[in-house]
Amino acid sequence: MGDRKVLTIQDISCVGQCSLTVALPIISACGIETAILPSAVLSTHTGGFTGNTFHDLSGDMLAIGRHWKKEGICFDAVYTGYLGSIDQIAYVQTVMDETLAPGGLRIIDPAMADHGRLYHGFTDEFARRMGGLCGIADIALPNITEACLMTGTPYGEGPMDEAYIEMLLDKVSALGAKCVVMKGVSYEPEKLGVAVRQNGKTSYYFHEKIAQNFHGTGDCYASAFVGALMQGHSVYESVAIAADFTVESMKMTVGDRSHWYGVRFEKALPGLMRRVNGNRPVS
Ligand code: PXL
Repeated sequence: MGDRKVLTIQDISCVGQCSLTVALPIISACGIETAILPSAVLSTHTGGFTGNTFHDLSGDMLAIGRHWKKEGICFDAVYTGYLGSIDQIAYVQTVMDETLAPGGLRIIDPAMADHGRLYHGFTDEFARRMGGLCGIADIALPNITEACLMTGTPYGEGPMDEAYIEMLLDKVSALGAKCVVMKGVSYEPEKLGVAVRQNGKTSYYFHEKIAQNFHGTGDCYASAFVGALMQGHSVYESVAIAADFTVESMKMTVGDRSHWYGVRFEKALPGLMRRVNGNRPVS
C-alpha cells in the first residue's frame, strides 16, 4: 500500500493556533500527506478575541470538491473540524462521498462546544445537524458537551460516573457513529481521560489533568489522533498518543500568560514524531 493521504476540512483562523493552522502541521509531522479544504477564513478564532473577521467559503467548497472529482483525486480519510454554517455540514458529506477512496474513513470532530456551552455563533439546530454528520462517521470525536448537545442530553446533571459515560456513548453510537472517542472523562480529580466505544466495548485512557484550560487543545488532539491512525496505529494507541501529545503541549504553555490563545504544540512535535513513526524506516 502506498502512503496514505488525508483531507481535513475546517476553518483557517489566521491567528490563534486552532483548526487548520494546527491540523496541517501536526498531521504532516506524523508523515501523512495532508490536503486542506478551508470552510472559512477568520482573522482569529472566536474564543477570547473579539471583533474577528469571518469570510465564509461555502461557495467554494463544492466547486473545489467537483474539481478534485474530475481530476480523480481521492483520500484515505476525511477529517472534519470546525464548520462555519449548517449548509457546510451537507457540503462536507458531498465532498466525502466524491473524494473518499474505497474503505476510506470519515472522521468527525464536532468542534462546536465545550464546558457546557456552544462556541460563539452556533445554534441548537447546528448541534442537531452535527449529530447527523456524526451519524455517518466511522470515528466521531466529541467532548462531553458536544455529546450532550448532539443527543439532547442535559449537561452536568448528576455525577460523572461510569453509568453516565456509558449512557452518553450509547446515545452517540445510536446516532450511527461506528466508533466513538469521547474526550473529557474524569472519575477522579487528578485524572482526565478519553472513553472509546468500539465494537460494542468501552475502554479508557486516562492521563494527568492540567489545572488550566487552553483553547485549541481539541484540534491538537484530533489532528494527532488522525496522524497516528493513518500511520497504522490502532484506535486505542492513537487515542493514547494524541492524549499524551496534547498534555505535553499544554505543559509547554502553562505559566506563559502571553500565550493565552492556544497551546505551544510545536514544542511537543518532535516527541509526537518519534512516537508515531517509531523505528520505522522513512520511506
Ligand atoms: O478550536 C475550535 C475552533 C476552531 N475554529 C474557530 C473557533 C474555534 C473555537 O472557538 O472559534 C474559528
